Amino acid sequence: LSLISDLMAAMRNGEFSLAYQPKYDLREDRITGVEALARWTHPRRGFVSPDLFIGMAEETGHIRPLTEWIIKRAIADQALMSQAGHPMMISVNISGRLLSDSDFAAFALDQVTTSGAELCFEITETAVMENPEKALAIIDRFTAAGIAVSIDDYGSGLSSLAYLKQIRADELKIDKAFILSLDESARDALLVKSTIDLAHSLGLKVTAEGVETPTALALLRGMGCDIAQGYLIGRPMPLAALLEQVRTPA
Ligand code: G
Ligand code: G
Ligand code: NA
Ligand code: MN
Repeated sequence: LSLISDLMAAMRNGEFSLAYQPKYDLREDRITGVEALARWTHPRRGFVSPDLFIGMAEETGHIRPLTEWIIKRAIADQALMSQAGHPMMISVNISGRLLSDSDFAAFALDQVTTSGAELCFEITETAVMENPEKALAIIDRFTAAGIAVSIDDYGSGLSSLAYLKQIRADELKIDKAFILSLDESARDALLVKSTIDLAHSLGLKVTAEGVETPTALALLRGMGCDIAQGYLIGRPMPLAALLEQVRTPA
């Protein structure tokens, strides 16, 4: 596909951007962070789905330059958030492919130490389980450098408690599949509640993603969930719109 050869040029031509989705702290009752989500607007094809281009970038070895661009962009945007009076933690999705790439780790550590940025790396439990030894070692390097680590899409893959216990993560992010059905499924509510308790007993904060209804938000609050993310609070949006939302809270 010509889309693949377009990918590197697209980065140079400024066709990529970041959308930021708010993460709402349920104790502080305010937005304290955002998840950065990559967006590609192709000059002829228009919007290209991240599910398509992230997969492509992983298969063609472009995921490292793309993720490095995202990290640099996020660090620059974090400085703008601070200047606007709203410093926020930025979470960046890190592909499993990068968990065995020591060049990537060196880049990330250098960027974070020289900028003093506050980043969180979201790593799926599936990516960790593909090569637990390597993933755990690289996660230790990230956390030692002050990068927070979140276990993303928790509950959607196969993870073992033995590894969960060993990951030096800061956050567990419950997969939206469980949160979307929270209102209707007593079974999912039980699973979510016990996952929150498990995470807390391991010293991890809990983010619920896919919060779309006030009912789900209220249930999560009652369960002691720490952070909520989803369309109810805000869709992924450009930096300017995000700053507008935090300036004028609902
Ligand atoms: O908003 P959403 O449609 O962006 O994201 C679709 C999928 O693409 C999600 O699984 C999301 O994690 C993934 N994704 C979006 N941006 C990035 C990125 O920068 N890196 C990686 N690895 N995945 C991303
Ligand atoms: O894989 P990851 O968890 O990083 O992907 C985040 C994906 O979830 C993005 O595609 C984002 O647009 C989507 N998303 C964020 N909030 C919601 C929500 O409330 N409902 C649904 N259905 N999707 C959401
Ligand atoms: Na994520
Ligand atoms: Mn997720």
